[in-house]
Amino acid sequence: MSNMGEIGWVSDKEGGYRYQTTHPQTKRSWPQMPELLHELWQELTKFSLQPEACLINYYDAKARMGLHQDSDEQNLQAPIMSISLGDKARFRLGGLKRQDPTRTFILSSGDIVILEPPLRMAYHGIDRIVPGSSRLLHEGGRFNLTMRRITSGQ
Ligand SMILES: O=C(O)CCC(=O)C(=O)O
Ligand SMILES: [Mn+2]
Repeated sequence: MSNMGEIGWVSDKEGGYRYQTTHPQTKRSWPQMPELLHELWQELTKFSLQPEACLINYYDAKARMGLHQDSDEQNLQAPIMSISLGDKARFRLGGLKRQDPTRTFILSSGDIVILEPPLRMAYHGIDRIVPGSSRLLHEGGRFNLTMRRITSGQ
């Protein structure tokens, strides 16, 4: 739904899904990621490069995300770190092939998932959220912050 950081993940009818440094409508840069998120990334992933993108997604009571791989980043060695806030969600994690068996985990508010090699390219998705399972957000639902390193460079 929105982004923080140097690079954002966007989509529109004209261009499809892509990474870009500006908001497609306002043409403005994305707001910076709070320092706290950089510190969390450093502490938990120990990865040598900083994240460049933080995708902000909101899930209402009916939202889901189908099984997919995150494969549009140049740097496939960099971990992906995602933070759950608000209602619980059923997260599905598979293997490197779509047909591989999957398992599910309940993600609660404050939980963090890190996908890193050898599971960096694992299929994953959100089956559903559990409406009303957290009081964090006044309007209910779930926010997910997904942090990624896109480029390989310094
Ligand atoms: O909402 C989640 O926990 C997963 C999000 C995700 O996989 C993505 O945005 O690519
Ligand atoms: Mn994903």
